[in-house]
Amino acid sequence: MSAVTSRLSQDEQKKLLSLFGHVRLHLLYKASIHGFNAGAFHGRCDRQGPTIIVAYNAAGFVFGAFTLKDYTQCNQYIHDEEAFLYSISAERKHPLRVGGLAGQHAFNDGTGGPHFGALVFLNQNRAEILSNPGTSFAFQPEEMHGNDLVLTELEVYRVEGLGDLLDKPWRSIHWSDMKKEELMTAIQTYKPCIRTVNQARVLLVGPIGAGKSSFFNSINSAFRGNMTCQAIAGTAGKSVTTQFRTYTIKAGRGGKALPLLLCDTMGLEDSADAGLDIEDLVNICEGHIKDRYQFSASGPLLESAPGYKKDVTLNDKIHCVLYVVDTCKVSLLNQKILEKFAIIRKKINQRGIPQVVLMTKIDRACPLVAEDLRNVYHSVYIQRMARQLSESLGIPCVLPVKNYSEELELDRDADILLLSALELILNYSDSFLENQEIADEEVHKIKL
Ligand SMILES: Nc1nc2c(ncn2[C@@H]2O[C@H](COP(=O)(O)OP(=O)(O)OP(=O)(O)O)[C@@H](O)[C@H]2O)c(=O)[nH]1
Ligand SMILES: [Mg+2]
Repeated sequence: MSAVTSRLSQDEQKKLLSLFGHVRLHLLYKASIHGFNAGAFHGRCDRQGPTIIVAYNAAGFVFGAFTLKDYTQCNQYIHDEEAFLYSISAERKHPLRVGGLAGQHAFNDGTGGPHFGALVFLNQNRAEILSNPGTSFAFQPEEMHGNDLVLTELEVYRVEGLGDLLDKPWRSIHWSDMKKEELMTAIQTYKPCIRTVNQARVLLVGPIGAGKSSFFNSINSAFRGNMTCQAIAGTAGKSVTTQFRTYTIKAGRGGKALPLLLCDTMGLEDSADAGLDIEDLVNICEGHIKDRYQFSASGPLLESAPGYKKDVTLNDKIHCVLYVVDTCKVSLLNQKILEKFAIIRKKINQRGIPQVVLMTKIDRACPLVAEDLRNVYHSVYIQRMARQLSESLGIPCVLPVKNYSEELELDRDADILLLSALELILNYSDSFLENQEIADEEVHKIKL
C-alpha cells in the first residue's frame, strides 16, 4: 500500500507552522484515502491530543481549525481558549487567524464531523463544510474560504512538540529574591548621566491592546508592593488610551518618585488616518506635547495650537522608545502596520533615540511559560517569536515580559522580568543622554 502523503505545499506548510512556532505535524487522516465521513475521521483522530484540521477547496483556500483538546464523541460542548480557525491563501502573506468568541465553546464533540460552530467539516458525511460565522468564531466568509463550501480534500494532523523547551536558555537570568532587590535598588538609585536631566523619559508605542498601559501598571505595582491600575487598560475595537499620559512611579506608597517617567500613548492602527498620528509621535519625542493631551482624529497637534509646548529642554524630550507588541500577534503583523513601524523607526533613528521592543503576553503565547515564567528563555516558541519580531521591526533588542492583567498578588518572577527590562531601558536612555552630552561639548568647543 502506498504511504499517505500530505497535500500541503512547502509555502502552505510554512504558513501553517507560523501559527505555532516550533512544532511537528503528523498526518493522521486524509479524506480522499480514508473516506469523507465522520466515522473515518473519528476512527483516526479521536484521543490524539492537539490536532489541526486542514481543508482544501477548488477556490484555492487552505483553511481549518486547531484545538488542544481531544475529540472523544462525548456529545458535549468543549471549551478551549487556545482553539482557533485559520485560512491560508497564496495572496495573503500571513495566515488569517481567528480566535474564539469570549465565553463561547470551541467545538461540539459529537459523533458527526468536527463541529466548530462557525465551521462544520464533513457536513452530512459529505465533502462539504457548513459555514455559519458568528457562532463561537467570527470571520468574513470570503476571507476564510472564498464562499466555496465544497472540499477537494480534508486532512487532519496531530500537532506535536507544542512549546518545546531548550536545555540551555538563550538569555540567562537569576530568579531569586536577591535579584529582585538588586534590580529595584539599581532602578531607584539610577541617576541620568547629565546633571540637568532629572529623569529618564521613556515612550511606549505599539498596536492597540498590546499592553502599553499594562506595562506601566505592572512596573508601578512592582514598586508599590501591591496591584495598581492607575492607567486604564482593557480590550476594545479602538485604543482604550486616548490621551498622552506621562506617569511617575513611586518607590512604595507615598515614597520618593523614581528617576523615570513612562509616557503612554494611543494604540497604532493599520490605516494611515487612524490611531496614533506619526506627527504627534514625533512631537512627543521632541517634547512639544504635554501630559493629558487628547489625541484627535482630525489630525496632529499644530505648532500654532495653544497646547503646543514651544520651549523645550532635554528634560522634555524622549530618551528611549519602547515598541510594545503582543507575542500572540507577532506572526500576524500585517504589511500596513509593519510599514508604519518602519516610518516611525526612521524618524526615531534620525533623532538618535535608542529603541527597544517589549514582547508582552508571553503567558498567553506559550503554555509552558504560563505554567512557569522561568521557562521564558527556554521556550523555543518565545525565542522564535522574539527573533521574528526583531527581524520584522529591524530592532535587535527584544525583551519578553508578562504584565499583570488579572492577578491579585505580585509574583516575584514576573517582577524580575519586568524590572530587568526596565534596567536595560534606563541604560539605553543613558546612552542617548551621553550622546547629547558629547554633542553639547562639541558645540561648546566650536563656540570657544
Ligand atoms: N495575560 C496577559 N494579558 C495582558 C498582558 N499585557 C496586557 N494584557 C491584557 O491585554 C489587554 C490590553 O492591555 P492594555 O495595557 O490596555 O493595552 P494598550 O496597549 O494600552 O492598549 P490601547 O490603549 O487600547 O492601545 C488588557 O486586558 C490587559 O489586561 C500580559 O502580559 N499578559
Ligand atoms: Mg493603553
